[in-house]
Amino acid sequence: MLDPSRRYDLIGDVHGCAHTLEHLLDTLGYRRQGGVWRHPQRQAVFLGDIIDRGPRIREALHIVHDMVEAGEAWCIMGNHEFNALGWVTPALPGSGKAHVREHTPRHLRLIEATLDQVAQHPKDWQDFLGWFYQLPLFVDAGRFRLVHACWDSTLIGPLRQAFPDGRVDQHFVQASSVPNSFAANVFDRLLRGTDMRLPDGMAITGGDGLTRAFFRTKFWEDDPQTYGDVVFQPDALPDAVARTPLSAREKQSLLRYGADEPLLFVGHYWRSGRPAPIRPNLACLDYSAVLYGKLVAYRLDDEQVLDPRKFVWVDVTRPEHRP
Ligand SMILES: [Mn+2]
Repeated sequence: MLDPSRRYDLIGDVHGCAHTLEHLLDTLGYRRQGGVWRHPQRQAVFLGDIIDRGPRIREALHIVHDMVEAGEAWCIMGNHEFNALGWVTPALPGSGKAHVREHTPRHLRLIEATLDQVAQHPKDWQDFLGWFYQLPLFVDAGRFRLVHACWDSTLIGPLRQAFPDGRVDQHFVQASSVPNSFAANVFDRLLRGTDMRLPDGMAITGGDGLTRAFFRTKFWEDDPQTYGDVVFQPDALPDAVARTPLSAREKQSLLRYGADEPLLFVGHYWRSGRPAPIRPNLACLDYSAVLYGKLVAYRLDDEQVLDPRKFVWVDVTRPEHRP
């Protein structure tokens, strides 16, 4: 797996922004040689979510896949790659579903751009789906760790007993069709993060137009007191909710990734503003490239503490036009 003594450029959610990705790789000193982006000294590491939403999904997949196959990059699984696997995988008999990821209008809306763009290239899409099984759910390189959304050692411990390199198989994806199974909990927690139900049956409609009864929470806060202390998403909570105290039970259910644990990199959270560490050992590299934000990288050398000067990004000032 990853060599902790090497130097890596960690890259957040691409979501089909292939031109922006090329711009970022170029900025980082990578050059396309023999059809593959390469750097003379460094390797790229993608934090998942290469597909969905953006205008050049197939191109983005080719860039990342070809780099990984050539030994120039690594890539872990994002919730969108898992969704794609679930979309094509029959659910376990008796689960009451036809597919692991049910073909609802809401789910279709999220995967639609990908299905449209690969429609004329079914062989490519089959190959990419096969490749998604090669993407680990987590990487523990000792000095640093990678996961798409949330490092939960209570799940990663048993998961690595079954899948030491973090790569799961079709049985495990199928097993996740049963709610609250170990497999379902692993995918939910590692690829989607922690969340909390809004009080009193409340729901909020996010910037992406989807309505949710849950909000995404931090998994590292040491002593949070209110909902506002733990919210971690672009859509603000209503003031009254933000001021609501957390119950003892809610506090106990929160995860705490310790300040003394190895460096941890995640994507997933649609951050905005100037890229910076969340804490000295924790960085999120998803700055909503596909929503006119930034495609962000962190240049990791041998530091023990994250350096705010080592974030590199490309601003997306206008949408990539569909080809
Ligand atoms: Mn994402």
